[in-house]
Amino acid sequence: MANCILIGAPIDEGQRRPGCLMGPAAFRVAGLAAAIRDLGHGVTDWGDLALPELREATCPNPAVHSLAEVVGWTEVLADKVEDALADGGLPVVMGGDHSLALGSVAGAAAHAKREGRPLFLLWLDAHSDFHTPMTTTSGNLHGTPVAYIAGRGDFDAFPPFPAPIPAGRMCLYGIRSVDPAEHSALLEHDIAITDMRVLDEHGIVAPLRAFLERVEAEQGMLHVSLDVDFLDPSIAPAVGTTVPGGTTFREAHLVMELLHESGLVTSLDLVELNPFLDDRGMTARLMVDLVGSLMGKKVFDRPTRSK
Ligand code: NNH
Ligand code: MN
Ligand code: MN
Ligand code: MN
Repeated sequence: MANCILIGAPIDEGQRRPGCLMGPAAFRVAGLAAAIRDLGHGVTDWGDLALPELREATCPNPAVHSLAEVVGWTEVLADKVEDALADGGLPVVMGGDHSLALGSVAGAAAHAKREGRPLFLLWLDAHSDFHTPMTTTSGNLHGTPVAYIAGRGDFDAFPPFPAPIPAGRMCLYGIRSVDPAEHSALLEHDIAITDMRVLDEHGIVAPLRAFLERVEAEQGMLHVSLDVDFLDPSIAPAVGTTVPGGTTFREAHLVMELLHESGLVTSLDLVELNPFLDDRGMTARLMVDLVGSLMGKKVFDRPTRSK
């Protein structure tokens, strides 16, 4: 049984549409702690993090906004996620927009480095989030964490990433929106993209199993970053950047069920939930239900018979 540590990250600054800062509250209202506890796990809620005092931060790309805030959140989150892992916990970061992964994955990477274990990354998202602060045209830093995690340059204002994750240990899953600058950089870094075309052809199971087998073989730690827009907008409207053609209800649950069966997940982000855009809490509830599947809830529980 896991000891889940809920960490509220009310971060809005990585994009322009206000509302993600209400995410942690919505996850609590939707019953995240109870959903995990009912499955027999321990749950501790560390409350919401606060933005530390800001340092001056500048970026030559004039499009970039809220850099100092995002750097501040990155530092505090890296520290807390590392603490939670050092305590033997499974950190569940409740966002907040996806810029929080700059910090959460940095914390996981710092812990993995100290343990001498490889860290793997499963990025469940419509977007590849592979911009640097220099290549983004929207200026929204929620579009940059994968590049930071991969050790791409141009993150001068940020703390150096503890142990960049090599391309072979990353899996970008559900992708269907990639900007031109990201596209060329992804090819250059040889990062495999499991986009919706691949999932249409091979199904949702096979590519994930192949990745999980690699994590298992290397006894890796596994960070899962779940962006609401991984899901189809028809079932998850509460996100600022909807992209049609996302995963269905059952596909998403199946991903979570396979992750549970693997027993490999060591940290988790829940990001981009914008409760202001939700329809009677349906997206918040779905995200909580998905965490339930990740933590062991089954469609039909078959008792294991001993022979
Ligand atoms: N690629 C776009 C940008 O950088 C969109 C990123 N939006 C996301 N990422 N929601 O998951 O601005
Ligand atoms: Mn600490
Ligand atoms: Mn994202
Ligand atoms: Mn996205």
